[in-house]
Amino acid sequence: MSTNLNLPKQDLASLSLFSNTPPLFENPLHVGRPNIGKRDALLARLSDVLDRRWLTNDGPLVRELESRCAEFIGVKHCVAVANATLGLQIAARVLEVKGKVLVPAFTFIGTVHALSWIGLEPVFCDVLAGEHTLDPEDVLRKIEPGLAAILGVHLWGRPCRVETLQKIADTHSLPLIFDAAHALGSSLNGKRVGHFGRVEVFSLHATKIINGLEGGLVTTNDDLIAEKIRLARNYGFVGVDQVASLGINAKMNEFCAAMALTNLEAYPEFQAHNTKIHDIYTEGLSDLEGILVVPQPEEGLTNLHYFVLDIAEQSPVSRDNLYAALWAENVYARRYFRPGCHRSPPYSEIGAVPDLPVTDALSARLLQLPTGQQMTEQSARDVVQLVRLCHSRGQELGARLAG
Ligand code: T4K
Repeated sequence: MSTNLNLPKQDLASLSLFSNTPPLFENPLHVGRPNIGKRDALLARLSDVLDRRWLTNDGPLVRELESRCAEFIGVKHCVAVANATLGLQIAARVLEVKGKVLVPAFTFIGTVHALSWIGLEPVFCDVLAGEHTLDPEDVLRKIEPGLAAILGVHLWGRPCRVETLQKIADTHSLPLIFDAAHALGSSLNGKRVGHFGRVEVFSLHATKIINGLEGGLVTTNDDLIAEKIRLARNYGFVGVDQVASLGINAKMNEFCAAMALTNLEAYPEFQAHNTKIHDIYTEGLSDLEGILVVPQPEEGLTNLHYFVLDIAEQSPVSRDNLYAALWAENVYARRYFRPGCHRSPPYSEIGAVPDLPVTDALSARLLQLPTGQQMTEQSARDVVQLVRLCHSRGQELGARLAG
């Protein structure tokens, strides 16, 4: 692909990093800029909530969201919660997980904090170099007495090696839980994420493909577990003034459910739009030396909410220099998730930091570009040209930044 002559930035000197020229994008482009469905539908739902004066505690919109998400995923039970962090904690509690949990170090810190906050001890595993999800061989190496569960993360919406992990979990009688925060709409061998393991937990945070402002969904095909999750979400109440078990407040409110329902209805448009943006990025960036467009999984489909570049040492432009140049142009690319959780406090301060070469390499190399509704096809093309400019002058860019 040749350089776009329409791009106002044609050389390094015109980059905002090195001059007073305004950034290429007046409005910043974010990784995680919220998608918003039909405004009229949302406002009508919010107005109904006000008329009903039923604001939270298992309201009608929460119930509707649960049944529509269960249908969308094709799973028996879906319980809405206030956020995925609480969803993960409830999942661990109802499965009676106590002690050590195998977890990938390459994930959002919230995955691990959720466990530690309720007294569980993360045991960090490495991830697969090409897939970025839990490495089953490292899981096997780290099985030890006192281990209580395995938690996989469908990072970037890419399904984990579910079958292999399930076999390991069964062999060692361990519950398998999935953090599916990124994966609503993703599928594996034609089956939507949400069925796998004992329990899966999705995030409906503002930055996710379908958002409920804040929110989460806990899914399972097990009737008893679903019932326990429902109880735990609302202090263990089984009736008026009647408590049956330990619980917490993890309820979703009606405004969040209104937002999530409105966005769920727009999922096909969100995904189609992400596909267009991915295609533009992929076509424009696939031929760059040392830069790999992380491909879609072989046996599955993601919701395409994350677009990930893997920038190797051979690339003329380093990941961090490209990041700096993009930020100066208001392209707020991200370096998720660095450092690996094992190198972040408080975990790095407890004992020896484990040797996790793939996690360390990925956290030094990956870069996510903005996707979602905020992106026009033209803005995606301009981001491509900007990356290409930085790549073609990578050494000079590095020298200028160093000097
Ligand atoms: N497991 C995994 C694997 C996760 O990734 C997450 C959350 C969880 C568990 C926990 O789920 P929840 O308990 O939150 O349901 C963001 C999100 O805050 C976090 O929820 C998310 N993962 C993570 C991947 O991304 P940060 O620290 O990057 O957030 P922040 O504030 O930098 O926002 C990202 C970008 O989005 C910014 O550039 C600004 C933009 N933005 C953000 C918000 C909230 C907007 O434009 N509008 C907004 O309203 O963590």
